[in-house]
Amino acid sequence: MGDTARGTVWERLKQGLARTRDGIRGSLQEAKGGLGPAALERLEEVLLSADVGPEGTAAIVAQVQASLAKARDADTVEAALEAALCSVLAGAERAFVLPPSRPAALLFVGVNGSGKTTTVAKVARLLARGGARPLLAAADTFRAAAIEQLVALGGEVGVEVVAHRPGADPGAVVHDALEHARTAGYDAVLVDTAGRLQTKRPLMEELGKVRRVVERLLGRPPDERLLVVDATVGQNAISQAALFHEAVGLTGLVVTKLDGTARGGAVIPLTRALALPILWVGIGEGLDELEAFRAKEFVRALVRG
Ligand SMILES: Nc1nc2c(ncn2[C@@H]2O[C@H](COP(=O)(O)OP(=O)(O)OP(=O)(O)O)[C@@H](O)[C@H]2O)c(=O)[nH]1
Ligand SMILES: [Mg+2]
Repeated sequence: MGDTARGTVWERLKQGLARTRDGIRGSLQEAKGGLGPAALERLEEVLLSADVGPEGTAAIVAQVQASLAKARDADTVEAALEAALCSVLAGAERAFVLPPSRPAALLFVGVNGSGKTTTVAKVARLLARGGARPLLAAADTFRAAAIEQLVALGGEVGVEVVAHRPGADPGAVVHDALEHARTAGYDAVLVDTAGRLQTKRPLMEELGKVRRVVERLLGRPPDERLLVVDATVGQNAISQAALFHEAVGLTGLVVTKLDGTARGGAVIPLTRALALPILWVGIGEGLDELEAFRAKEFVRALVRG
């Protein structure tokens, strides 16, 4: 990617994280006069209100404090905070690589409205731009208009959609999509699933069934089982994850709506508590507004003005 393109990504990420960053920078300004107990307390407050969570916050504050033992101006505080956040997020980054087996299968799951369908279209566009041929499977046959939504988004990104009637068996949709992908030489099948509350047992079992359909056809589970989480829900998303994990065995996270929230720090407890990497972050409704999660870049966009 050229410098110009990177510049644009950087600007978009910065813009997306503006609300979370405003809080953090406020506390950095206060720290200009030296990072005494009051300023440290303020930094702690700010991290907590950015939804970094008690455990992550304590780790970060301790690290900032340690590295500030000598110098004390705001730039150093900024650098120390950046370094602390980076080390906390270091293990959270995993670049998506299209697996070698064809077709690859990518399953997107999550609670209602988390951004699954939009993310499926965004990822399809990314893959297509990278030269791959993605196919979409409309396995949300449950919500009214979900199929039309995916078909419309598929049209926007120029990617074919396999769909059945509303109310059809999601497993059958996935089955047909995989067969079609094989015959027509598609590289990847992206499966959009119905939003479901983790408390709805039958719907969770249906996800397990979708996974088994893929296993039967491809001889392996879906290559990625991604939980799409809405950042505005913050740390509460952690409790959503357990049953999804149980149902499909998650391989990673996509964190959406980071542009609409001051709680962008929630990515820290999310990835730590779930021990899952973040593959992408959604930073807007537009179909280009998805970025690969890069810890360093993300932290810079959080901390630097
Ligand atoms: N601001 C912002 N909005 C987003 C982002 N991702 C998705 N949305 C919006 O969130 C809303 C819900 O998105 P969908 O993709 O329909 O969510 P879903 O998880 O498929 O919803 P259900 O199928 O009903 O469970 C839409 O208005 C999207 O435009 C994002 O990264 N930023
Ligand atoms: Mg949807």
